[in-house]
This record gives sequence, C-alpha cells and structure tokens, in this order.
Amino acid sequence: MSIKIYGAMLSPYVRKARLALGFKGLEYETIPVIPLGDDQPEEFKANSPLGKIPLAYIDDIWLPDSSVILAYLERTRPDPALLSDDPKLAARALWFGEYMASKMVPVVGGHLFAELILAPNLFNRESNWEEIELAKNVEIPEIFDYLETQLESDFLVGDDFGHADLCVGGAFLTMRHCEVACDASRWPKTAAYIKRVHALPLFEQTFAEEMAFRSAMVGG
Ligand SMILES: N[C@@H](CCC(=O)N[C@@H](CS)C(=O)NCC(=O)O)C(=O)O
Repeated sequence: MSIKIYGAMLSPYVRKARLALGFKGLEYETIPVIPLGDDQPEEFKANSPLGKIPLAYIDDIWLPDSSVILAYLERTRPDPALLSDDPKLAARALWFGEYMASKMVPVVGGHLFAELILAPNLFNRESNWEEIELAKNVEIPEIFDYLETQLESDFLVGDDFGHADLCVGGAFLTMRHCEVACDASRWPKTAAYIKRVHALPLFEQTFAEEMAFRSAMVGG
C-alpha cells in the first residue's frame, strides 16, 4: 500500500515529513487533517494518540511524529541518506532537528505565521501584533545570531545537504510565507544559507505547493 501522510500542508512538521519523502524520491498521498476540532478521519483519531500532525502510514504501520517518521525512513530507505554514518555528525544533525522544534517552530510558526497568516484567514480573529513584533525584532534575530556561529560550510553539518538543513531550512519556509527576510549585512552566512537551501528544487517545489494551497484554502 502507498505511503500516506495525514496533516495540514502548512504545518512545519508535516512539511518536514514531506521534505524527507521528497528527498528520498518516495511517492505518497496526503490526507488533509486539521488537528483542531473533532472531525478528523477515524484512522487518524485511532492512531495519533497525541492528536498531532503529521501521522504517517508506511509499510502497514502507523507512525505519529515527524521525527519518528524520519528515523523510520532513514532506516528503511537509507539511500539517499539524510544522516551521516559518522555518529558525531549524525548527532549534530539531530541537534538541529531539536533546535527547529524547540526554538524555531514556536517563533516562526507560533508567533509569526500563526498570528500574521492564520489568525485573520483561518482563526477569524485579529492578529496579535505584540507577538509578531517580538518574533521579528527579538526572537528571529536570536535564531540568526545562533546560526551565524554554526555555519562553517554551505550546509549546517558536513559538506552536504542533510537532516539538519531539511529541518532548519524547512522552518525557514514558514518565515518565507510571512515575507520576513534575513538581513545579509548583519548575518551574511545565514542569509546566504537560507537562499541556498530554498533554491534547491525540493524546497522550491514544496514552497510552490504550499503557496498554491494558501491561495486556494486560506485566501493568500
Ligand atoms: N513532535 C511532533 C510535533 C507535531 C505538532 O506539534 N504538530 C502541530 C501542528 S504544527 C499539532 O498537531 N498541533 C496540535 C496539537 O498540539 O494538539 C512532530 O514532530 O511531529
């Protein structure tokens, strides 16, 4: 049976799973699920105990959680690899996945995207501009400051695109939806890095699909 991903197109965690599937050249079907309310498909309710997206159905097993999905894909479809065979490089890449979840998503997803795009278009309420300004002026610069100290080559870990770039670059697509850019005069390595990752065909295609979804469903 084909791979299924349950979730909402604009979720950074669903995007993470979709990017990994795309990177590995795997076909999949997306089943739209909004984790609010009560009208999710029965199989989602039965197999996502935390009620979060994404949920995947792969090889006849249910996998909740984007990190679990990526770990399973890496073991069952190792080529092309997202993680290095070198345990130290792999651990560093996994750290950036954690950084994406603990720092980047709450800021670019929770404070910026949710308030700027989702509040007026989906939640039918006014944006909280304090949160947007906090994200733009304080929290996102903190992320840029940190990444500027971490970038030693074209990609975050080693010389090649991998797990870390998928997670961090994916979260930055949320920022791109909000048309917030990285100032190259202040963070030259980070600005160039974001440009480089987002120019990859996988990211271009993913962003284009998300924009098409936004136009159709959220009204831009
Ligand atoms: N650790 C989870 C986090 C997933 C997550 O928090 N997804 C959000 C949407 S972006 C969600 O489902 N929120 C609904 C909820 O928390 O009830 C993963 O990596 O998949």
